Amino acid sequence: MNLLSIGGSDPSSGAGIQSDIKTFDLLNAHGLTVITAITGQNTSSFGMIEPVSQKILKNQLDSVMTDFKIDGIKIGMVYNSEIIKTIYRELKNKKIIIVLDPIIKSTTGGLLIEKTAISDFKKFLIPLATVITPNKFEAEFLSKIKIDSKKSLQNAAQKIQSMGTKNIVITGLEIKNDQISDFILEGKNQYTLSSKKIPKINHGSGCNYSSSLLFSLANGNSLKKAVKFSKQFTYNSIKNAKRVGYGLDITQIKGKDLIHTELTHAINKFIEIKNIYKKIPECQTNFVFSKKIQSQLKIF
Ligand code: PXL
Repeated sequence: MNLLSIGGSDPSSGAGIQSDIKTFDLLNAHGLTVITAITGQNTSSFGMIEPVSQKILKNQLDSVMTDFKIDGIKIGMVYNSEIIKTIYRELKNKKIIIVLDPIIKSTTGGLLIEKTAISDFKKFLIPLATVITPNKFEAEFLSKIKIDSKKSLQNAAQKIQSMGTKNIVITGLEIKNDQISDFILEGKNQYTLSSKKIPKINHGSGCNYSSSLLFSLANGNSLKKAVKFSKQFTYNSIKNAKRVGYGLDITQIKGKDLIHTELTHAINKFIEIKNIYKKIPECQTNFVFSKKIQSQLKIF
């Protein structure tokens, strides 16, 4: 499977395209990247941003589009209007799953999109998205609605939907004690998925969420299943977050947690099969994870 991340470079490798390559790699997908801007930042502070030229942006896009069958695209940091329009022109006629992660601010405070580009972001990129994944702050920013009640949450999601995309996932809501909830508006259906909150400020979890969501959707899973998968994936990445620099912890992705994620996913799928409990004997049942064989021994 080939997955493409279009976004900014983060030299700390906590977020942006560096983080996405790590996620794709761990999930056994080949990660392609198109860089929109180079940021200077670390775990303590944000430096500067230099967007790439239209020429090299288009050349990067053409290079990957003409040589690979791409199974899904994540769009992260886009920074300015020219970048937004170039991406739009390149993708508007393609039938590919697109996860749009609206990147407005970095955890360390840098503004990652020009104010003058917001209207083009809404006009050109939101209609391309299969699903958009704002956190609470980004949903408020895009919808211009303060989220402080169930009703305002629904209104904000519907307002973003009216900009031209069917599926909205508003992440990181603190509705219940010790839980982190995502509100999903999928066409006309709406539901909330919650999991245990890890109270840890980190760098990277937003990118881990949207890139693992893309992976699951590109594998043909429903949005609900994909959200469950990325919630588990992101939970693990925050749980393992490490202080590698002098500032914020950077999320970490570990192979053994992936096994746990996949097993949990398999069990969830299994228990959804109608009347499956009738097939389970009194002595219960086991789920076994089997690793893919990476290489075959050659016998001479
Ligand atoms: O986490 C969002 C994000 C995405 N992309 C880049 C970033 C950040 C946050 O800092 O720097 C390039």
